[in-house]
Amino acid sequence: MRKPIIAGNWKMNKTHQEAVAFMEEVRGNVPSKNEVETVVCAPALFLKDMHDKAESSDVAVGAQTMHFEEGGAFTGEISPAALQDMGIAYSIIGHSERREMFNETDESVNKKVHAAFRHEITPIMCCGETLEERESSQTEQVVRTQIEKGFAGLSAEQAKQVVVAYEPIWAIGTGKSSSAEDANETCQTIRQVIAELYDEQTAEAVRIQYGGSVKPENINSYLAQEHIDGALVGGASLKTDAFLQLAEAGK
Ligand code: G2H
Repeated sequence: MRKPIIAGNWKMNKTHQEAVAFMEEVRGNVPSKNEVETVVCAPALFLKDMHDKAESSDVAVGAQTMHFEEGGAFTGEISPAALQDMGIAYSIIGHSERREMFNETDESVNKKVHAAFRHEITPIMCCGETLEERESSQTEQVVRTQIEKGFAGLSAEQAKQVVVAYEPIWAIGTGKSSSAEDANETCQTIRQVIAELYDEQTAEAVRIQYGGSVKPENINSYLAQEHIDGALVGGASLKTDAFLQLAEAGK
């Protein structure tokens, strides 16, 4: 049985004060982490104070990206060691916005996934196709390549711990969500690719989130699908009441 994981992706939103106030409001109200993992992936600047505010509650804090190197001349970047030192146990890796705007590739995503494991950080590894790729029936091939390259060199034990976020790019922040059935079909393909790379048992253990215009009104239809084990939520994760409803839906 895979434990659902609901993660907010705040992107470049909120101030420090708003971020800490958010944690204060949600920390006592999220469902038990024994039932559902709840994570808020926030701008790096706020992570430490949000983490402190969460204390030992059931909501965790995650980064939205990190570098794969241990340290060095990488102006503006965040090292995995620094995240680990602050107690940050999750990071989104390879979000489509980072692939599109910050030149992330399947190769850098793979290096980051390895770096995450070196620092006890659970990678939330994103994949997904563009509208053009979908319309030319390339969805399966695109996600297959992203998974094969993203998982390269991982042991089966590590593979089981990766959280895959399937986000069709055309459904991100557009209000156009993929139908739950279509999303499930692609998530099934992702699981199949992992089974081919490893084995059935490993594939069955991997949690796959759907992301792209998820909100309290539609999350249940996704979570009802066999191969969808959670959601990565952008816009709708910014308000405490909606975030709590999304977390509750994961139970
Ligand atoms: C997709 C998603 C969160 P939104 O990027 O990763 O954003 O829910 O706003 O479509």
